[in-house]
Amino acid sequence: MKYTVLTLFPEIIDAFFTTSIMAKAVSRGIVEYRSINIRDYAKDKHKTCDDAPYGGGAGMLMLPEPLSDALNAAGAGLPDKRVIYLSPSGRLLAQDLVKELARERELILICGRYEGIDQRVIDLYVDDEISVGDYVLSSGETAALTLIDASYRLLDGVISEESLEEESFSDGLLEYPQYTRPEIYDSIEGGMRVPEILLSGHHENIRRWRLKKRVEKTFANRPDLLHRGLKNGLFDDEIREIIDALSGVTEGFHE
Ligand code: 9D3
Repeated sequence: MKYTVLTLFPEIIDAFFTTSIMAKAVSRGIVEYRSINIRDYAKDKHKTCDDAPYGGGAGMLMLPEPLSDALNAAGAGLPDKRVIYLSPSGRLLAQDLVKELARERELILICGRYEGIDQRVIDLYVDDEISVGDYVLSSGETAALTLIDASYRLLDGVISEESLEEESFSDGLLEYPQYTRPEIYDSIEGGMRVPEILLSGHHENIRRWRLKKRVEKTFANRPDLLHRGLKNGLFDDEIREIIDALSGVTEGFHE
């Protein structure tokens, strides 16, 4: 997979590609990376890349010409290159879309600054507008890094088959709580113990305890996942019984 990133701040993106697991994926040839500084395509001696919006309104927009010249330099429009604009008005990034993107040959990512980009550049070049969540970022760079991070780890050879396999078993519940040594963590008066059941060696009890914790956690943090799982018949009798016991105290959960 090749990632070509168009940005006014390539240092932000470069840092990710030269660090840790990603640096290894690049050196093994699994990932290729090119950053393009949009400012290199500015037309005037001040290297201007923004101007006020027609029709009025707060803030500035990125000028279309430096951006389209940068897109042309990236080969936007050639086959096997998918152009993505990271935008708060895009469709939401979720794992299904990440999987689809990870199957592409090259992603050309546009990171917006200011209030965004000229609609004509979107109309002419952009295949997908993607948002990473319902909150406001200051610019598109961290969103691009989120998309890159989520997708490159699915490429063959980046992380162990084992870890990916575990992920594919993901069954609509959040994770159970995890503990490592020491058995008594001395951070407070009296210490904090690891739950006794995990030291018992009783595998069936541990399995049931973990499942119950997962359902409780999902109920508290992501009730939408429980509703979806129930609707789609994802849960077996054991899970449904735990949910029933919990939602017995929460009127209206099963509606
Ligand atoms: C005044 C209206 N704002 C739109 C909600 C303007 C605006 C806010 C934030 C314009 C640009 C930005 C910068 N954000 C991104 O570039 C961005 C983003 C985000 O803010 N949230 C979630 N996903 C993304 S992807 C790119």
